[in-house]
Amino acid sequence: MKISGNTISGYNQEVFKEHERSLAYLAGTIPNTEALIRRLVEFQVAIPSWALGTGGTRFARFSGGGEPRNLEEKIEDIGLLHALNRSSGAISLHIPWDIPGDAMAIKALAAEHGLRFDAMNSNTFQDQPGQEHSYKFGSLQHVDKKTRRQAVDHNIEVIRHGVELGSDSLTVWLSDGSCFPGQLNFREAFQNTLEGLKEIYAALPAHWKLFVEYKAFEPNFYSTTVGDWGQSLLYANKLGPKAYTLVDLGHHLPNANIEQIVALLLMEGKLGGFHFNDSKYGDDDLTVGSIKPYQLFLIFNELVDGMDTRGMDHRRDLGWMIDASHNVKDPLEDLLQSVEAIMLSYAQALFIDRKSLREAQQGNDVVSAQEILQNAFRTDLRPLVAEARLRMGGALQPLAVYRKEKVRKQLIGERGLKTVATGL
Ligand SMILES: [Mn+2]
Repeated sequence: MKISGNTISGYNQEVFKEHERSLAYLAGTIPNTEALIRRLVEFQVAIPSWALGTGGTRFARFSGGGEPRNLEEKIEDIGLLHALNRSSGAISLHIPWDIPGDAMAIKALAAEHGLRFDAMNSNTFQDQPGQEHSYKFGSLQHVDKKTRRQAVDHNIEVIRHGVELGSDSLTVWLSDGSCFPGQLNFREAFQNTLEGLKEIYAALPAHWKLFVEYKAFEPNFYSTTVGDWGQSLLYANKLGPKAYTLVDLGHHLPNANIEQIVALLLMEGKLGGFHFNDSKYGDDDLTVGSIKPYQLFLIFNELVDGMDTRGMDHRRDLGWMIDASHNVKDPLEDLLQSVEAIMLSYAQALFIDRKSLREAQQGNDVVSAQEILQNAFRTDLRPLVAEARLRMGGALQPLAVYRKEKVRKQLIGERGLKTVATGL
């Protein structure tokens, strides 16, 4: 299904006066609203193909109905999101869950919805039907060379699919590690993984990037071979200028200072991409900004400051993506909330009075530094985010339109109640 521009502007009319009032108030209160809106208009967040269906846990999965049954329907769902918020103009694919049958047709369909292909994702964390060598004891780290070869070849195949679709980056997340002390020789596992990554790196087209994603634990519970940002940075530095670290918010140990990690990776020119989600305990994959919105703001503060210091383009120079799983919410509603949280945090970070913050830091004025940050965090900038959407033809209130149009009911009507998205 599609939601037309006319339908959206009809709903916008209903709430336009109210929006105009709150926007005018904000414009009269804070400086440079116009510049902020322009930055928001340009900013896009990629949606992963696996976030469109109901995720499960190792205990159960409760399907919500009307889930996309194939890649075409996943693109259609992201098209719906993008029509509503105009900030979800990219899709991140997972191979082998989303192998395009006809790449040209898939590319054309995505373009029809205004979508481009963001980073490609490989999968060596599960065995596929008919696969010769098992990944039970790892992929690139594996003690058996044939298993390592198979994992390298798979990643090169993912690059090939990405080239056909016009993607320009590969994200490698490895579940490799060990569950028990003594199971693994750490140095050998590292070296094997490095050798494999080198071969994958060598297969990258000239303009491509390789993102090395890290994660502290799970599915392995004693050691992970790319377990933290230091290990990822080691790999990225050894691989070369096209290799970067990717930060997934959920992949840290509790209370890790992610904003500091981001600042240092940016300083080193080695931050490549971002996976947004939120968590209370571990890799919970909850809605962005639902648990720790202040942390998200502090991360964006470092992102904006670090990127500006290096003269980086906010839109293009980092890969921005959501990586979440939806167990109880309608996935599309969850994604609308997530994108809104990202846009709001980005707006707040742009709004920080950097000159005053710098002065406070230089003068060891801890109180003022906190006041400056919290002033930006506590100023309600939602009208600016809504105005950016409005200017691009999106909805002032995306979630309300989604509900009023009964999108999920329509999708269930089209696709059925008992559908399962590929890969879930
Ligand atoms: Mn991730």
